[in-house]
Amino acid sequence: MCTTCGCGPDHSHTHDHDHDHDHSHDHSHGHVHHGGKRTVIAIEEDILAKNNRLASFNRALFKDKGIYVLNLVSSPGSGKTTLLERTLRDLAGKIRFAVIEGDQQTDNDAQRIAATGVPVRQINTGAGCHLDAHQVMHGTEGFNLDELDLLMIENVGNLVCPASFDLGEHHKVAVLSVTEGEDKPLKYPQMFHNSTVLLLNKIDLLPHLDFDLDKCKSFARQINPAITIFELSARTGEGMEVWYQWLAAKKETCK
Ligand SMILES: Nc1nc2c(ncn2[C@@H]2O[C@H](COP(=O)(O)OP(=O)(O)O)[C@@H](O)[C@H]2O)c(=O)[nH]1
Ligand SMILES: [Mg+2]
Repeated sequence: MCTTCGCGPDHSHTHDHDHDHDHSHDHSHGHVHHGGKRTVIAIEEDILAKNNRLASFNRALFKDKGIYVLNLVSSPGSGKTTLLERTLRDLAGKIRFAVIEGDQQTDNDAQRIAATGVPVRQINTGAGCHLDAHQVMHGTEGFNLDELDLLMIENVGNLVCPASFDLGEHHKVAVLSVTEGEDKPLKYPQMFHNSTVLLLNKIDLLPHLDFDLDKCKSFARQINPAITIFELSARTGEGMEVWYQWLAAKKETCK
């Protein structure tokens, strides 16, 4: 049994990790009231409470190791992996990265990241629609945490569920491509409310679309007045420099 999170042998990952941590466990499972709405609410609260405990553990580990952690969230196809590939290549030698890739199936994205030379772990969530703190805890096991500046987590493509799950990251970074329509911050407010940064990607396609950039930014700020917005293209590299400056500045806050 894993001594950190109490997960049993039925889990798909191995438990031979050797990081030493003292993590108290609360195995209470709340009150489940059978038959009806209260059952659902109780189970949901229990899942989130357990996740939050493990996220706190991750946060403490990242703090101890001086690692800055970002959780990239978006719908499928907004360009998260492309953005990561370019970022990792452009900042090679300046920032020491590792990547955790979350997808329901395949290790396609992990292979794309591995080609950049950056350490990467793929987590397949199967039927799951988001990464949770437990998966990230075990996802970090293969990395040399003493030689890392920035851990990038690419969450499962989904604008809903990943908003509710704290992974122990410093910030959620929402990626929205201009092909998705400017109203998405209003339709999926929790995601944009919980994100510190919004990367508006694929601006190279703007001449072909009727996407209203100002309207989108104003919708995002309506939901989250403090959100930092960068407009960029992971394809052409336009606008990426400001994002890199933001990353470099954040990295320093951990050292
Ligand atoms: N035109 C354009 N296409 C992009 C850009 N970023 C990503 N793409 C394309 O969008 C598709 C999905 O990208 P991917 O990185 O796999 O998205 P993910 O599912 O969010 O990881 C791919 O065909 C990419 O080549 C961009 O800035 N401009
Ligand atoms: Mg991807």
